[in-house]
Amino acid sequence: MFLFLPFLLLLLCLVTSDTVTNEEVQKTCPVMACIPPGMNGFPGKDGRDGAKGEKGEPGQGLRGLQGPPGKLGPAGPPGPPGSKGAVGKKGDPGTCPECDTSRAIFERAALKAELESLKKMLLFSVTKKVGKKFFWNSGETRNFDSAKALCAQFQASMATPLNTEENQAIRSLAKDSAFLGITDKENEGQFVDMAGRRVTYRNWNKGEHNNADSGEHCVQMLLDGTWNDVTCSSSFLAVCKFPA
Ligand SMILES: [Ca+2]
Ligand SMILES: [Ca+2]
Repeated sequence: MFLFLPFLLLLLCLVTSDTVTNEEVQKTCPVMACIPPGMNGFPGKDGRDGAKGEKGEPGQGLRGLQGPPGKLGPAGPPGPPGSKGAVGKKGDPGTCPECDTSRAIFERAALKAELESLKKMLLFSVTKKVGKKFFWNSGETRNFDSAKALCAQFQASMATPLNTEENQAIRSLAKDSAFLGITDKENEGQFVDMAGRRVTYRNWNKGEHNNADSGEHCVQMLLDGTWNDVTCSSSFLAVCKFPA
């Protein structure tokens, strides 16, 4: 475009040179005043791309559609037990021809009476009752430790007379010499019962207790009911005491 304008002015001067000389032209008319303004040229080529701009703010897109439901998760722990329900109504009595309760009750009562009768017979025949105690004679001889174990086997203890009445009951029950539940094993001359309590009732035979040969730590009831200290390895009847 810029080249086109001088070319146009040169062409105009050449056209007018046929009638006017160059000097005349210079005297009468300045070049620019005589030349009419040229026309706008064609648009130029596009320029180069500019520098890359800064990153814009993130846009806000539209909310997507709700996806399908996920897979079923694992079972949770069992919950706490529920509260106790209300008590239901009492049911109707059932029928059971084989279950004649009245007959069973009658038979049980008869057996119980028979058992009580046998128990009394047995107690009167082999035991002596004094107050709230029963004394029982095993009928066979054994040493002290064996007699003690026999009584313990029946949840009983070896008989220890606490007064004249109990001493006489044991004497009448045992037809021979019997061990009493008395010993001075722990402290010589200090006689105690099977619970370790010092005995207060005593019925020693004359000259006893003598701890003969320094080895008599158990007590024998003689046939007359008096006591004698003897060796624990001796063998006499065992008499046990039961609560009535
Ligand atoms: Ca002794
Ligand atoms: Ca003695």
